[in-house]
Amino acid sequence: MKKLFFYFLLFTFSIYLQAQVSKTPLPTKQQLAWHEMEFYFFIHFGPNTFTDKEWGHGDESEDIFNPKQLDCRQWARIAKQSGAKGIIITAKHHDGFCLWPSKYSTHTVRESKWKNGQGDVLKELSQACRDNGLKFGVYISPWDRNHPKYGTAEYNDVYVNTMKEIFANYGSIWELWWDGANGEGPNGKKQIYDWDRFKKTVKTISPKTVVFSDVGPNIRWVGNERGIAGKTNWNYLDTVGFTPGFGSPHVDTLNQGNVFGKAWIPAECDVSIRPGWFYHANEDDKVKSGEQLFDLYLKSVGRGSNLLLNVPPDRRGLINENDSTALMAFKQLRDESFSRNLLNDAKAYWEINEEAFLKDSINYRTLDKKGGGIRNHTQSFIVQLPNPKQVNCIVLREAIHLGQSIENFKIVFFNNTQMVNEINGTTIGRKRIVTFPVQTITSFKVILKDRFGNDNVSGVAAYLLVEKLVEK
Ligand code: FUL
Repeated sequence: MKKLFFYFLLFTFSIYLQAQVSKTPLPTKQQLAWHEMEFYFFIHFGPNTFTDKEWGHGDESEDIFNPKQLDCRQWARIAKQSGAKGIIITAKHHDGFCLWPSKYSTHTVRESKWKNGQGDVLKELSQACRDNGLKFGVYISPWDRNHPKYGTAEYNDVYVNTMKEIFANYGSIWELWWDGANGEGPNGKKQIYDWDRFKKTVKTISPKTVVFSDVGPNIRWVGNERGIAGKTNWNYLDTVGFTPGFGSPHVDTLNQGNVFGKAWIPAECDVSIRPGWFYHANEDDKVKSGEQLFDLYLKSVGRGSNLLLNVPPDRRGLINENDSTALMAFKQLRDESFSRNLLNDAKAYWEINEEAFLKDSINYRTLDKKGGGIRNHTQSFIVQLPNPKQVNCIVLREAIHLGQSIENFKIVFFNNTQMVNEINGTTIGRKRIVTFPVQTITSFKVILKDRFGNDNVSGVAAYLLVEKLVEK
């Protein structure tokens, strides 16, 4: 009888434990692959490049678009050399000018002087991306200040056809970018966008494409154009009742996500290497330096997000020398900083039973062990170095294919028995890079509070960065 009661208790407890493991949303295969992209280029290019505007009116003469030395292979080469993994281009910005000879517009490269109307930027760039192993994405602005149908129901057909045309002709489109701007068109009317139809169209004709907008469906805006993700950054978001643009959630919500959000919609940090999105010669001396870009990397990729860095080609149709110099410096700083994980010969133990778990820097712990699966529990591990080392950067990772679960973390540093520093943070996500004033340490302890019981901390690494790179 006693035995029966014991089994009953055990059974009830295991049901209780299972109920505690929450069913958090999970990333799709395409979203997981997107997370691995980390850093890629945004290209703003079009009539604005030649008129020095940021938002063209849509009535600019096509002839002004004439980049005499346009070379998309140069863009792709520079992207590749700087470690970017893809390029997203403004196929059409708000002025409605199409960088390809679209059947659905009369305001395109075909009507311009460039290559006597025979050119096609999307064709050249998609090819250059393929040749360099880069992903190719397109920004197709729904707002169109040129199209005569804008502001009428028919424009939604035009927009759908435009998307279909691009998806059919330029190879696989990795990311589609929908900005939320919705102003007036040439007839003074605003468009009511049929977002549901737009979404369905992409899902049907190109199901592997990840779609960005303020609120997804796959990738969300980070809530600012400075390239900075929230220190707390959940990959979850609630989108019911929201739409891109004016109907989107508060920018703070976009910045940090919703801890209990019902969908996996990670944030993407878009920012320009220059003050403007389009090229302006008078900003040649305002290009962000390698160090500034590194700082943005810490604040985007280092907070579990991706960095979409805008590098606008100039009037020649080339990436300017000042930009490429800064990009190479940025690459070098990343390489120098993260090439030597100081934990390669360290040992790590879960505190609870001293089981060694760290065999390499990206080893990860699976769900079943040591109380895993319980919501709101705390777990901790200790990393022991074979000899004292100077450290000013720790990288933590979560195995996000299991969801996102760590709500906060604490890192306590020791030099022998003496505690020398303590750092507190919140979410981890795919990657969390923490920097701090340099310390000599012999060990450190990481305490993790797990919100959903997914128990998926997946890796830890330590580095010594040049002091000036420590996050401001
Ligand atoms: C915004 C646009 O209005 C800006 O011109 C720029 O393209 C930026 C990336 O997105 O919605």
